[in-house]
Amino acid sequence: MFNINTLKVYFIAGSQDVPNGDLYKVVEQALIGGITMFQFREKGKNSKKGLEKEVLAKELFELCKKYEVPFIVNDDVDLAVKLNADGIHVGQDDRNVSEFKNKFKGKIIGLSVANREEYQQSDITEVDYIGTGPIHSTNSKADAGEEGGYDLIKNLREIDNEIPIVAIGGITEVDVAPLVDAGANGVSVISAIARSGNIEQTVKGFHNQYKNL
Ligand code: TZP
Ligand code: MG
Repeated sequence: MFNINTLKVYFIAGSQDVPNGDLYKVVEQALIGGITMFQFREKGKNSKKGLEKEVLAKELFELCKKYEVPFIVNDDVDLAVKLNADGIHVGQDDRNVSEFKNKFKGKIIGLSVANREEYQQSDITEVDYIGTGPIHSTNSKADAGEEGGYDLIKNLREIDNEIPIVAIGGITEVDVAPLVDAGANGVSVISAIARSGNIEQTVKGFHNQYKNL
């Protein structure tokens, strides 16, 4: 199920990230543009909860299936299992990877790893990819921490030559080439896509960056 190319233009969003709250439309445009993976990250201020969140997740999962794009759930193991989603992405402070890997056989597992310390304390044996950031400052996550620039990727790539790495945090098209140069396999993006005036074109713009490498 997991393929390294799915990290190339990895769109992450929840209702809280889109200007008018209409996440369905935004994800549809992003899928038409060619995103390679989608993560449902319904979280924080203005996010949906409970049944409303579940209904939206189901709709988005069905939409992603139509485009054959993997649908990943952020944090919420119960929701991911209930929907039989394609995967889950967890942070360092979330439930242990080993806790749900049994429940979730054959699915995609992503883990946030910001730096070498976090890498060292993580069990990455069951992890398909790590998400590393923030590269730049971001308005999409309140507790994202200090921006680390491209060196964040370089530092992790130096100690692990194999693990697929997707960069995150304030990323726009211009970051693709230097991030790949630093050792990233792809980029994950919230606002540059969710708040774009032309989502389809923006996604294509990200893809074009890979063509010139
Ligand atoms: N984790 C680190 S930075 C970030 C997350 C979820 C937010 C990225 O959003 P944006 O809008 O692409 O900066
Ligand atoms: Mg988390």
